[in-house]
Amino acid sequence: MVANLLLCGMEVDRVTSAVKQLRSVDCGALPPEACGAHVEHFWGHETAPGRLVAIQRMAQVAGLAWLDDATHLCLHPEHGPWVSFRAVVLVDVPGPPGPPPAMRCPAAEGDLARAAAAMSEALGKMGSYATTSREAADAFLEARLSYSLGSASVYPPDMIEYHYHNDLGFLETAPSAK
Ligand code: B12
Repeated sequence: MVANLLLCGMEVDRVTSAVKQLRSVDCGALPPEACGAHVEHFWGHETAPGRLVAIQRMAQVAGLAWLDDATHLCLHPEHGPWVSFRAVVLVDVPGPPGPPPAMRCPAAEGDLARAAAAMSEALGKMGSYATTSREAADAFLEARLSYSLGSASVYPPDMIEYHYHNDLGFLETAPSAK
């Protein structure tokens, strides 16, 4: 059996060093019997056969965020849809007993209905991903913005430009670029 850790919004360097720590003999983050266990990690952006993980479904099973099937976005109780999932770390030890924690939808009915309508409009505007127009990208953004849940965590404008309009200028502000 395997216990998993879901890493949310962490920088790549921090994920790598957390994995290193888990792999070390003196791994303070795990119970002693887990030290030396096989540890493997999968990045959220990996899509090659055998490497893709359904990270949103893992987030729901782990009790971290609820998956809204209408918008294909996970909703965090505090940050709403404004969360991203960096990596999953698998540690080959017995998991906790019993079923996974039940995750309840943290958003209000009105939020869900508004976001579902906005998403259906966005899907109507979507061509193939490679040819997605600015208009279609803005429609996807509108769907995410439709939730009032997590409105204080909306990404800053440069990060929105990066995620939705592929403006790579945002990367120059990242700590590793300095
Ligand atoms: C491939 C992919 C896409 C494809 C989806 C095409 C498809 N048919 O699956 C495309 C390129 C269109 C896409 C777009 C976006 N994505 Co995307 N994507 C992924 C990725 C890498 C894999 C999804 C997957 O295949 N899962 C495996 C299958 C088996 O899981 P599933 O539960 O059955 O299906 C889920 C997804 O496939 C998705 N999905 C399925 N069909 C479709 C169709 C469309 C049109 C869309 C948009 C999504 C979608 O939703 C399902 C859950 O409800 C994940 C990361 C990951 N490893 O999970 C990110 C991920 C789902 N994406 C994410 C985001 C944010 C986006 C975007 C908003 C763009 C962006 N750059 O910010 C857009 C628009 C989505 C939206 N709802 O607004 C986030 C979601 C965060 C959250 N809060 O839930 C993830 C988790 C990445 C991350 N690191 O955090 N994405």
